[in-house]
Amino acid sequence: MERDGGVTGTGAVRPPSNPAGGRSAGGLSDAPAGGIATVTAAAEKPVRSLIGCGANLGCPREQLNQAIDMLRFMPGVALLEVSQFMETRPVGGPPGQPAYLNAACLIETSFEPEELLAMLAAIENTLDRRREQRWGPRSIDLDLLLHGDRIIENERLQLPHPRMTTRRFVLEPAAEIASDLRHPQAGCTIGDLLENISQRHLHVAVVGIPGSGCPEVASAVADVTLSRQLHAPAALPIAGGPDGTAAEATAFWQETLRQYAAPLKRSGWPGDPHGTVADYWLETVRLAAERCLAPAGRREFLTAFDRLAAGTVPPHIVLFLEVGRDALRERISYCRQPIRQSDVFADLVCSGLPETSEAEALLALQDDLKCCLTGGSAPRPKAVIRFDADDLGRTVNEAVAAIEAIQ
Ligand code: A4P
Ligand code: MG
Repeated sequence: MERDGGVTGTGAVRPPSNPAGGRSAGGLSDAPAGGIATVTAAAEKPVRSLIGCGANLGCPREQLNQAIDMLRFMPGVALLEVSQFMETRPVGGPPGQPAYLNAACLIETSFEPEELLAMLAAIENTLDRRREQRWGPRSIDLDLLLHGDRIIENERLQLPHPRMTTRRFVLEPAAEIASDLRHPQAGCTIGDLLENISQRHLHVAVVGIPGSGCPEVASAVADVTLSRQLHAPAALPIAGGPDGTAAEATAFWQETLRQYAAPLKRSGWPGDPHGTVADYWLETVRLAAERCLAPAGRREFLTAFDRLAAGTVPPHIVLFLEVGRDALRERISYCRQPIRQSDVFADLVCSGLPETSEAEALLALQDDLKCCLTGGSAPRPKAVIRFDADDLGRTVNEAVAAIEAIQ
């Protein structure tokens, strides 16, 4: 990534009309196309918000400066810091796009995040932003990366920004001005996130239930990044494993765990710069076993798990593939056909359960995984990106873009 002069850190700049830094204003009408929305109602305590800026059409430097000036003089917004501008290679989208100029701004505001998003869209519209193609070239793009510790997930707004944790073009400028700002889901700072993707040998895990497409996506990501590939050493049993006593079930799950942990051992882990892409995560084995074992066996298994897991290398980045019920059922039916045309979804081995029960057992495991990766309090990998895995072609493209964004 090339750095260039651009705007240097501006220090605390506050709009003259709003010396209190965000107390004067509140709500906002819907952003009109081509103009800044109007401020209307009262609002809450000011919070710090991080905004990612990018442009690769027209005069990117001029558009970034104009967008930053609009933020600087926006009533109800105090512009605290602006990063340098950095020239970056386009990630994702159509081939042949011009290079981007990226930057980050730290502001303080009392606006609700939805209001702020509408203000950012209004600034984009003023600067002639066209939305013809996802990830297509643009005169300006303003993304709301963080808004205090708010976590929001709806159709219009996702907070923190869902793709920021692997994007160097976001994290480098952001770390320059707000290295200590915390990411509420990752449980670490922006500086930590940048360090996380800057490891010499990155460990990426593509995680999901059997049938979500992990082997296919992992293989595509490994090919593009020339990484070493690690495959799950055995099919993940989802119906409890072979019949037998409780003790046999515990022994079976411990053996499965041992097989899964062996390739991830710290001793012998490579240090070359190409990285490792695994199509599984050790925690998936723990969650599956916990669903299948009785309490005594579960305790014994968890003791073995803690011991073995401590000697393994956890992933720096998790690409979590989430599949919908209908797509999963279709894949299960496909895998049960006597003659298959390809070995795609080969990790879906027949459990002996009826199709519907197998789908429900897998979806229950997927819920556990989701809880572990996106909520909850357990330590989780710093960078987790979720993908809708119903359309495998799209998932592959997006997963590859997420990993390419690290460079
Ligand atoms: N949206 C949801 N959450 C947010 C949020 N936290 N911040 C919605 C901003 N917008 C959010 O955005 C599409 C929709 O996302 C909006 O309707 C909004 O309600 P958009 O700006 O209209 O379109 P987009 O930017 O093409 O889509 P997207 O998915 O936001 O793309 P990204 O993730 O912003 O990536 N390569 C380099 N080197 N530098 C870049 O800056 N940017 C992108 C765009 C791709 N490659 C890049 C760069
Ligand atoms: Mg955007």
